[in-house]
Amino acid sequence: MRLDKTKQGWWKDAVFYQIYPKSFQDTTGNGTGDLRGIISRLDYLENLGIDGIWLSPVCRSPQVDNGYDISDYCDIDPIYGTLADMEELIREAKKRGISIILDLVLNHCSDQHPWFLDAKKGPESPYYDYFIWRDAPNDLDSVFGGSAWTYVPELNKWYFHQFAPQQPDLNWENPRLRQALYESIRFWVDKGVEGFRLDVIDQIAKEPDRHITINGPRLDEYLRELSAKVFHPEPLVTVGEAWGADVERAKLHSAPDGSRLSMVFQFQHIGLDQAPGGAKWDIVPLPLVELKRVFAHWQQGLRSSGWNSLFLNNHDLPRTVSRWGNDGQYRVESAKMLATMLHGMAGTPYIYQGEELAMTNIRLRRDQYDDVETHNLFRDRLALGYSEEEILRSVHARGRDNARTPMQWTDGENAGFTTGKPWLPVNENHSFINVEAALADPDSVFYHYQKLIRLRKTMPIFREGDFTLVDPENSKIFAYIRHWEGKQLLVVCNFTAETLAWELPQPFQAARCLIANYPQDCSGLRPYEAAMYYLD
Ligand code: TEU
Repeated sequence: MRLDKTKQGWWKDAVFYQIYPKSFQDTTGNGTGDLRGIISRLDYLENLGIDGIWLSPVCRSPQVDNGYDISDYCDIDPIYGTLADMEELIREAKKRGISIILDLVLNHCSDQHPWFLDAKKGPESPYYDYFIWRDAPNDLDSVFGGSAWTYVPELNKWYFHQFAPQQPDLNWENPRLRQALYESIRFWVDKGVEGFRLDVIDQIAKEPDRHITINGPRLDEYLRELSAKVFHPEPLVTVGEAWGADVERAKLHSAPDGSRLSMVFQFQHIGLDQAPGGAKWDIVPLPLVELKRVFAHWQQGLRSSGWNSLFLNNHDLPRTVSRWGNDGQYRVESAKMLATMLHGMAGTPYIYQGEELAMTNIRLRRDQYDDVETHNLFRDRLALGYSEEEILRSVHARGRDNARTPMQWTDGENAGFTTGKPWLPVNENHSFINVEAALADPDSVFYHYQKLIRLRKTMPIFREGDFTLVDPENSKIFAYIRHWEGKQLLVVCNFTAETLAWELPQPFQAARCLIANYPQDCSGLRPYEAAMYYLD
């Protein structure tokens, strides 16, 4: 079912698919995915049923942070192809009802961007004030470890960077900088791009002297300006990455009048298996009761105003099937369970490449990792006295390269991803986890996602229904009910590898089962069993 994308708010009925282009499909044999590779797989995505692709950055970049360090906002990086390839991708995708959503990295650029190279000449450069310079650093740390300030000896000044030193922060207080960014966004709108994902958008209004990195005082003003000058009145979809968003902020950012963004990615559910006060590397078991509480809070909180994005995976997160499911014996069941849990909710779902195959985490040796964050972690934690094994354990569980291994298309060499040497090792389990096998098996995780996507499109209760937890204190079962115009939808998910006693609550005994990951049998819940029941 194709959506009418000329209507504001079309994205409320959409399902998006994130592509990490470096790892999707190589066509040149250089070991790196490219745009022509994506074009060659559009039929696969159309078959899955998605409405848009969020494409991680493909602009020109030295690739220190895999494209999140942009050196030209209006050109394609040669490793991915050309501007003409991008135009063809937009066109070919559109033919299949698929929009291209670009990843905008507006908080920082690359230290190789001509703006920064010129700024380094000193205060007389017209680009000097595009960046944040100080005579001395303060104690702020960067997200990737180490100080958030780097010294430039020629100027005897320090510049601010919330991420790697090769990613200098842009100074949003400068209206000329903002204007320059808006022009590059228009460039892509004019090319037919139908939306944007805005990288770390809640960090653009930083005020480092006051130790403010997230949710700075001028954030809302900048979002309104962005929307007024570039996004609105086009019916674009815009989703802001906002690690610091609570429900109140998310309502503000995703104002229904279109004056800000369509929605944000919030991360409250993502941090729940992190030790309180620790870093993401310090892991505790997932408290299911908390997970339910957080989802319910967001479902109910954005019901009357604002809009949810629904995701469990992205290119920065470990694979959820390995994290909250079971990537051994119950890989297929638990992947379907997690998908069912998420896709029954109100909001716009995002599927991350390979999630529809239940691709898993990978365990690499230290020297096989690529991610700048992982390398910094080894540097910093070894210095603090951690053993290499301890660090590796954290990286195996949480490292970003878990999500970035090449897409598994076949059981053949390099999983059909490349004929060359892949930039990151291919997971050996491609021998049985791959697209070819998934398409040949009617019970595969792929078809489960395809069905979930179809259900959302045909039944308004998914978009409109309210949300009530069933048995909120149950620490093994995640169940909830959606109500809408006298109709009811029950979603029930067993988060454990045990068989649990459970009975369909009244009045659902008479309900129709819409989707399930086991053959129907209403007594108890089998390991990772999940189902949706509908009563009209
Ligand atoms: O990520 C923002 C961010 O702060 C985290 O996702 C962070 O990278 C991770 O949790 C560290 O553990 C965005 C992009 O999604 C990410 O790929 C980029 O590296 C980062 O911004 C910088 O652009």
